[in-house]
Amino acid sequence: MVVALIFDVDGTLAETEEAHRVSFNAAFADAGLDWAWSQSDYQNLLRITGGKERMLHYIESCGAALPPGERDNAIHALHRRKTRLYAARVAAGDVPLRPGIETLLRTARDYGFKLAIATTTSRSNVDALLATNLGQDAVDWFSAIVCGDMVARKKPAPDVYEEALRILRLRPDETIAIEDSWNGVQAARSAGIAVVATPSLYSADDDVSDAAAVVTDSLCFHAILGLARKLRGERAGAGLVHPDARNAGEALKEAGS
Ligand code: XBP
Ligand code: MG
Repeated sequence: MVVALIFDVDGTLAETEEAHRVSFNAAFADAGLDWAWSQSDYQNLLRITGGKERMLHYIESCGAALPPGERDNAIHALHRRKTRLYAARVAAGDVPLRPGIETLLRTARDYGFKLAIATTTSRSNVDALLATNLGQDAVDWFSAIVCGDMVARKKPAPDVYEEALRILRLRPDETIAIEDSWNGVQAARSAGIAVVATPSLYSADDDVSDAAAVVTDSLCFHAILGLARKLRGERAGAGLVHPDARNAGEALKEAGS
């Protein structure tokens, strides 16, 4: 029986990646570096999850000028600066939630589902996104918030999902993950959790075929709730009318059986 929804953040709750990209570039410029990530550069770089890991990959693959002995410190300093710049953008209201997400979160709570977060990004970024878009108390809506730096391995490893399950004291089949990318879908599946994929701007070309269902429009967020209720053994609500919802419901039932 499904009792909790576990959400990814970047690309799923909000289209955050453009704000991350611009903040990386601003941090590079502030540090006097001539690195500049275009949107197409960034699409490729997103294969590496985690901002620090992404910068290290860039340095190693592009021969960017940083003496090996200074890399760790430089990467940490750049990431701290980037995180401050990103949080300021979020706090200024530049990063709204994706359409349908607020309704999904509020309605899921009304129906008694637990909510959780399993994300690669830093906790301060999650707090800024929730507080700015949903109010200061929204962080308390989530029974578990697991971030990349709290676990050994970032997505596509299952660590953030396994840690969320541990905190929630739930089995994988008692939860559904909502993810936007290949890395995220793999992470949840490796933890044994059925996934609803909702591709984002930067992950539109990702292979999410390991997801039980793919929803592509905001109406379908209501569907996620309807099918979660179905899986909980309740009669489907009136909200479960979208054709994709029925397909998603069947797919998730199969994934859970
Ligand atoms: C998102 C990420 C993150 C953000 C930046 O992955 O990979 O790295 O781009 O986050 P997912 P930080 O949505 O699969 O969790 O710079 O804070 O690491
Ligand atoms: Mg994501």
